[in-house]
Amino acid sequence: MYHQIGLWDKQPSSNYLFPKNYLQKKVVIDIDGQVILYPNFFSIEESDRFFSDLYDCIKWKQDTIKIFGKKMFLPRLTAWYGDEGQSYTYSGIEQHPDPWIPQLKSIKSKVEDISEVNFNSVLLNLYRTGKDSVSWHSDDEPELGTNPIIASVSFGATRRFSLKHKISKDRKVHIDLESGSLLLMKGETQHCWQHQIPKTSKSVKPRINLTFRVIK
Ligand SMILES: O=C(O)CCC(=O)C(=O)O
Ligand SMILES: [Mn+2]
Repeated sequence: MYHQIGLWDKQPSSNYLFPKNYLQKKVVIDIDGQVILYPNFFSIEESDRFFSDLYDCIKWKQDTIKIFGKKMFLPRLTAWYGDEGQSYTYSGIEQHPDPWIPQLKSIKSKVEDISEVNFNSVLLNLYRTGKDSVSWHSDDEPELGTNPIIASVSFGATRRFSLKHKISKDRKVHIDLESGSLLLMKGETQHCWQHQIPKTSKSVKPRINLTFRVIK
């Protein structure tokens, strides 16, 4: 069992020692969707282990997209795992998933416990340096249905994740996603908001992100 605190609950000061298994929870967005952050969902030890296992074992590939007829490399490596028979079009690329590996099953199971959803696929991104990124988009592919729940897990370097409202353009939220964090995006989030991982000129180590999804 986890102990949870909400954003509006009285938070212990930063030098407070959290008991082991104390799950922090922050509501980041609760208008036009819900975005909830669990900054320490996986322990530092688990996160380090998952990072190196996934870095070594995942079949990373360098996909290309066509922009104005020109073939361009995606600025990150990607991989797609999931239940047999699922297929999904992402950035104009038809994805056929590889079968689950034990590490992914174990991450998925922990994420499913808290989100109370059974995910059937995961898209993985490897950001090799600060030059790797994902540009503004919503996870609104038709295969995800309306108001999908997306569970996003990060391991490795901390990178900034930004959200901007599609209509009220000055409404922006920035979150530094640390290793071991879980970010849940629910409700109308994909309909009303876009998100990105911008490039950074800082020298950063690699980062792996997993977005668990339900393909209908
Ligand atoms: O790396 C991240 O935190 C976000 C990745 C993402 O938005 C995606 O793969 O759709
Ligand atoms: Mn996304």
